[in-house]
Amino acid sequence: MIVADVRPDLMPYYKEDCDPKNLAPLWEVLHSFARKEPKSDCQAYIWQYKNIRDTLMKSADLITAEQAERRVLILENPGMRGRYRVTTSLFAGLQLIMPGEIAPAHRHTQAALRFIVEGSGAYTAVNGEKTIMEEGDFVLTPSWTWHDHGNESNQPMVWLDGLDVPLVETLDTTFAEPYPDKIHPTTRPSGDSLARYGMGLAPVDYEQKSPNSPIFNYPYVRTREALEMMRKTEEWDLCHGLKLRYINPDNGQSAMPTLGTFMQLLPKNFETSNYKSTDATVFSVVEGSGKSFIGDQVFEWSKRDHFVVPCWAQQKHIANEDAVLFSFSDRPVQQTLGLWREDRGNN
Ligand code: GTQ
Repeated sequence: MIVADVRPDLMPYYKEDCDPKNLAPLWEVLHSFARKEPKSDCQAYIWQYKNIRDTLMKSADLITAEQAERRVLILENPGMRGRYRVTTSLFAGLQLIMPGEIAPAHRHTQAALRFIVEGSGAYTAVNGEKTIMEEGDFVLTPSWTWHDHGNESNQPMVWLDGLDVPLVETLDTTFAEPYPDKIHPTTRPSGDSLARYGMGLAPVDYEQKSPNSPIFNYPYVRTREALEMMRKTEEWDLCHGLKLRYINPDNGQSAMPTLGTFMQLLPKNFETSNYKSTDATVFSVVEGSGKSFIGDQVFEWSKRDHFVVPCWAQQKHIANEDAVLFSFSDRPVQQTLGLWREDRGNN
């Protein structure tokens, strides 16, 4: 319904002439979509692991992974409750899989990332390759790939799921399909994709067929080693400390076209300069502790906590001890469309 604002005297024209014909006057609403700066329902928030772990573990007493299909507690942004999203364009959740459980095979057009938060030894299988996951690993499930998860270890495993669900919904391109069996057959050994594509090598006649990285698991040991090696000589970026982005070795772009993923090291007592960017970002604390000033709020974080920084919110991070932060956002989408912006202050 039209709310007269600019020209209340035109209300009869809006109501009687325009409205019945599904027409609406732009001049009443132009200010709402031609804004000086972005405005978002997304709010800054932190899920401290110590406050939510029990609730997550309790879900395993109430429903099996198979019954649930995916036993996930959604990280719902408090500014967008009931909309199953952590930012306007992205979904995040914590998935729990207990020893002996299987989350059955399916595929969907939404792309997913897994970032391993707790546990060791469970697997994800994507299109015929299994990867055994360890804390800090970043694992890809590209759009429309068959995937199932299983836990053959003797401990629970928890990972962060990041999906482009709201983005795909906006584009009306959601498709999904269950696999006829619980598990999709394995056709290649674990580590196959890393060996073929993750060593600065590729099979000689390899041709890039998809916008997704051919590497399936980016192991934390390697990422951590890269940061530690850089630390010896690299200058600290004033806004980011040492920050790496995960790339698709085929083209240097993000590992998946809709999900940008990053890993950064902040040394003890490092205080980043004020920074903002248009891509609302979800952080997962891998090591260490610290605090973040986001807008006018302060969040204390430590290992396994998750927090979200909204679009264009002023952010500053301080590490109490050496800290490693994983993060993800829709940055590659914004960059492809020429929309991404950042503000580094004077840095
Ligand atoms: O593991 O396939 O958090 O399909 C949400 C939807 C995880 C998954 C989620 C999914 C999955």
